[in-house]
Amino acid sequence: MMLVTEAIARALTGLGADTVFGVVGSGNFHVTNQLIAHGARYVAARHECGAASMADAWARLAGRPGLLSLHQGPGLTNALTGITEAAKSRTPLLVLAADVSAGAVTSNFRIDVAAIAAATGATPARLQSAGFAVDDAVRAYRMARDERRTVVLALPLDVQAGECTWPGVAEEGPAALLAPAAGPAGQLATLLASAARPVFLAGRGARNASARLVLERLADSCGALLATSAAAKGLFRGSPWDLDVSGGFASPLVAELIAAADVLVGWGCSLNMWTTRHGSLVGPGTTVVQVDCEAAAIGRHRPVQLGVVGDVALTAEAVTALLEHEPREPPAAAQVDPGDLPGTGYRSGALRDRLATEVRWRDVRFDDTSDGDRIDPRSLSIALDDLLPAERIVAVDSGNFMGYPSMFLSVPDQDGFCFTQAYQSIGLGLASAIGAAIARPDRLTVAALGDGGALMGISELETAVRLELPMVIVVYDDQAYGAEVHHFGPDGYPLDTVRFPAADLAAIARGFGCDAVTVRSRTDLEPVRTWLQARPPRPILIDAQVTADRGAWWLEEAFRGH
Ligand SMILES: Cc1ncc(C[n+]2csc(CCOP(=O)(O)OP(=O)(O)O)c2C)c(N)n1
Repeated sequence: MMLVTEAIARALTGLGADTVFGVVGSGNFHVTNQLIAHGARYVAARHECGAASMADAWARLAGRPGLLSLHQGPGLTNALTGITEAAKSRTPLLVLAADVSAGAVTSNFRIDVAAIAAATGATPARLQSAGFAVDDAVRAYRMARDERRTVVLALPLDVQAGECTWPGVAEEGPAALLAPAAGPAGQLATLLASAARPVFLAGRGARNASARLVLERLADSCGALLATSAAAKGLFRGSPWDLDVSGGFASPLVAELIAAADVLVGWGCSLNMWTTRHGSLVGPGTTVVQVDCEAAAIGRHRPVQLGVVGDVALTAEAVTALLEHEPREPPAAAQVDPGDLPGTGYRSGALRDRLATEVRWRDVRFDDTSDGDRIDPRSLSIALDDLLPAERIVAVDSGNFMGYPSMFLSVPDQDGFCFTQAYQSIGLGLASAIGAAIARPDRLTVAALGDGGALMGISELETAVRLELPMVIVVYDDQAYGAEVHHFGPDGYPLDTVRFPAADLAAIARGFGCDAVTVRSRTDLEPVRTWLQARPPRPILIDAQVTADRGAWWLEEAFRGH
């Protein structure tokens, strides 16, 4: 016989779970220690919401389920915002949520765990009894992994304290991927074969290197341009046909090209209001196609003319094979531009040259509002883009500032961007960045925060210092909830509730043990250059005093969705 906590830890680590984030109380003390005893790394956060965001970001970058260990009652409720973000993002995450014993009806810690989990969009699960605890835990882990779900597994204290015999965990091959049906795949091939201006829009469901390869090959064979949703930013980096992000963050040329597409194919992409800029990036005559492994996702955010249910890579491979048997009509001689590449849809030599100089926001002219006392957030971001090593991960919090790092800091690939914005919560960015830094110590992690979000999640600075993470934390500090200021200010509303006196974030960060610098102009960034050369084992916080004369235009987009 063995303790249930030991059996669960053995089963989960045996399935590959090796990193667990959490805050330990009496209810999850033993199970966490058992996970450690079975070889898992435990990362103690300072707030359960921070632990949840760390586990979420870690899982996104590690590509396998994160574990989150929570005390019963307030341990779970404190974590709810981070869990909701993970659930909405379809992050594979297993939450080990201690719960009161079945008979403890008057316990202060009693809450309806299953109802709370379901209310966030997570999937509830429970250890039903000591005898079946391993089965329940294994099923929950596999559901998180194979169905990309955030699963909240309630661990009642009486079941945890029970004993069981080790039942063993049956080996299982990887979950089968869904191949597309021949009909819709053929229709897509036919559409692409005659498309004059095809654009691919890859989303979270295509966010991996093997999907990139097959999508690029298919795009090559039909002349498609390659864009992503914000969640998959970086996927096509290095391709001359990369348009970067579609939607509110798209640069003017990119918006123009996407809106002029005659066939727009969403690959593992929900085609939501952000990615389509409230539909304005879908031209009136554009044929919209959506490929997704879940039938329920097709057409959920907007009508599509063709839905293909299937795994992204398998579908792209199948369509490529069909296209190779269905050669494109050669363009009529009169239509051929001397710069055109042969038989290639949207692509031409002239367009390739334009993409090289007009896709990036930093190449779009703007009037610099820096005045020596405060720095324009665009100039700050461009200066950081020049200063920071290319091998980076940019993790972004929510707020008016969020477009600056998202669009002005380039990233090396799809793992270079950690965008925890499915719930649009402020305050998750720092913890997300810590989870990313733990998953990818080979890269420099850059947390980009507003001063509001930074102060909301600030307790995790202690975690970053304790873990000796050499990360860059840049705060776009406008001493306000800028999003609200710019939303309500123009209509003359009082703004006292959303403005704050200056807080010396550099001094606060030094108090936690970080390096820190206050930046009012580009030259103030020199200490960051020195820090990057030395890379000491602690974070550096850049408190950038940014100009905030007007709201960012993507913020106006955001409020249209409210
Ligand atoms: C948890 C949470 N509380 C409140 C909001 C509403 N909200 C959205 S943006 C914002 C202001 C954020 O301020 P800051 O982090 O300083 O960034 P800024 O907008 O100034 O760039 C607020 C309060 C939210 N999205 N999430």
